[in-house]
Amino acid sequence: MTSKQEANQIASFDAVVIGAGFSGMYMLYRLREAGLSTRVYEAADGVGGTWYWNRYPGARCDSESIYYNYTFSEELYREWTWSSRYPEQPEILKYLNFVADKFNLRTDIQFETRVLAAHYDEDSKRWQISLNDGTCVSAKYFITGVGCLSASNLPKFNGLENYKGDWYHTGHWPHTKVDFTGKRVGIVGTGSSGVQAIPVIAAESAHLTVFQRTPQYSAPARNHPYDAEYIREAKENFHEIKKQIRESAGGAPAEVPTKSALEVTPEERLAKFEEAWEVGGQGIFTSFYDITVNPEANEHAAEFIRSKIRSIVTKPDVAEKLLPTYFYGTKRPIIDTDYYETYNRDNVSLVDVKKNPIVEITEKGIRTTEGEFELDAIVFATGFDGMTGPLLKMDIRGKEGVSLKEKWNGGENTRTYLGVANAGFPNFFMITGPESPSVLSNMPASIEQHVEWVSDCIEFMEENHLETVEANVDAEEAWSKHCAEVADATLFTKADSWYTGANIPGKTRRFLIYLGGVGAYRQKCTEIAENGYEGFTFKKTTAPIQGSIK
Ligand code: NA7
Repeated sequence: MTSKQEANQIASFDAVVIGAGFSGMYMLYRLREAGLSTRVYEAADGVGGTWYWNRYPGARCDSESIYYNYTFSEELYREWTWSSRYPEQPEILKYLNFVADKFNLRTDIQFETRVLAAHYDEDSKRWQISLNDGTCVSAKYFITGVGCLSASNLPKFNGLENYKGDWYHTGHWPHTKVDFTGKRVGIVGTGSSGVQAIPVIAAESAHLTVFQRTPQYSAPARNHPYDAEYIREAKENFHEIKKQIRESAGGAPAEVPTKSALEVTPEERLAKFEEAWEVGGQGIFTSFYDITVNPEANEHAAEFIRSKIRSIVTKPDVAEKLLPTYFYGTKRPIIDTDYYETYNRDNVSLVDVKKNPIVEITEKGIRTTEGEFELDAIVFATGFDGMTGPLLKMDIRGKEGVSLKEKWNGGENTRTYLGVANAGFPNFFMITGPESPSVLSNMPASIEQHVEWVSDCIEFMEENHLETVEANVDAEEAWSKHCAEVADATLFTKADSWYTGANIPGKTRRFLIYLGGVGAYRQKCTEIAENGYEGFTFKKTTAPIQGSIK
């Protein structure tokens, strides 16, 4: 510990957790239950994480709500009632506030406080955590619940500082209503955020210009209110739903595809795609087992969606610009409400910025190589520095003062053990870190698994009077290799997406999501714990204890 840290240290805790979203809130709940003094630091002035920040028009979840919640408490599951299949952001935020109230979580959360640095002190075997108010606290355990998509990406557009209109980023939307009535609005980006916002802003504004770099595959969400009977059944089936969530591949109950898209007749294939399109949601993605692994199977799904775009969009030149060509599903598959239909409105125009790139932001709007577009407001729906971005925003340093940034060597060498731990960083746990199933699963399901595994490990340590736990280098290497092998067998690694880091200029391209499935991953983590935390080394104050039992 430096003398400055010592002078500014105001408190010490058993555990410090960063973030008061789904991860941090449940982590706090579990650690408190285990009797540990815990403090959560949260930059926002309220709970919610992703759902606190992403308040843009049309923001909603793309997992079905009855599965997109905690399942650790049956009482909580029964008390909360979702209004519709894919609820909007305000309802999800209300749910998270409901959870915070129910479990009285706020008393241990310090809001409007950002963690700037966390350094492991080898003498005291504690983490020294520096906050943006200049103070420092210490903790035995340091846990990040910072989410995978919390570091927003605002590309460096020349001239943004000269722009006289208002501009917004979807990931940091104002808390008061932004009124686009009568305005000429431009939106840059057509990922999930852009696709959700475009129909809503188009309906409100005088004119909306969409600046599209990559056309996207999107399927209708077919959102609808839930009826009382459906909700009653879900609540009655709580235990079965919970079991299915935990054992499933994607973290939500779903039919497991057993057929290849190539083994059925063209008519059967089309019928399956049509059925998924009519039901709405992510069904096309899971209609056949080889959509994400076989280019030919993938092309069938891709061409089906292209045919839908051609049939929905009435202006052929606009439809043509909207046709995606990358492997379907290798960027986040999007679900929408009237996205393609919006391009039939007279007040919407589409600009292809791959063909005619944005040159600069001017005082009046956006200039592409095609010309200047005058705009009263610009919305940047340009996404996030995903997976590693939120972690690397802080100065996290493990043994010998080595930072996470140095360890991961600018992304060349990003490796973790199970996406939860890092060799060289004792008593540091990441909730849904790189190389866990995270964003390719129903997030609350993955979060609950991680939080429970971490709190079990901490309880094990406390019961056995262990001082430190650290992932072994060889276990970490083996896990990272396994992750890469699973990913390389799919088409996911081929896309320029935030999954691969390709959306951030200069970021090393790596696919940092474990694709083995939520159920299989859970089983692996459970086995590791049952085998005495295989791949981890624990230390008492004196001699090390090898956790590894083969
Ligand atoms: P995404 O999915 O990363 O989408 C960002 C969009 O912004 C995408 O269309 C990008 O085009 C576009 N973009 C990014 N930089 C630029 C520049 N410099 N010029 C033009 N266009 C650009 O972020 P979202 O917020 O929509 O969604 C993130 C996740 O949140 C989503 O997947 C869900 O899991 C929830 P590109 O495709 O890179 O050509």
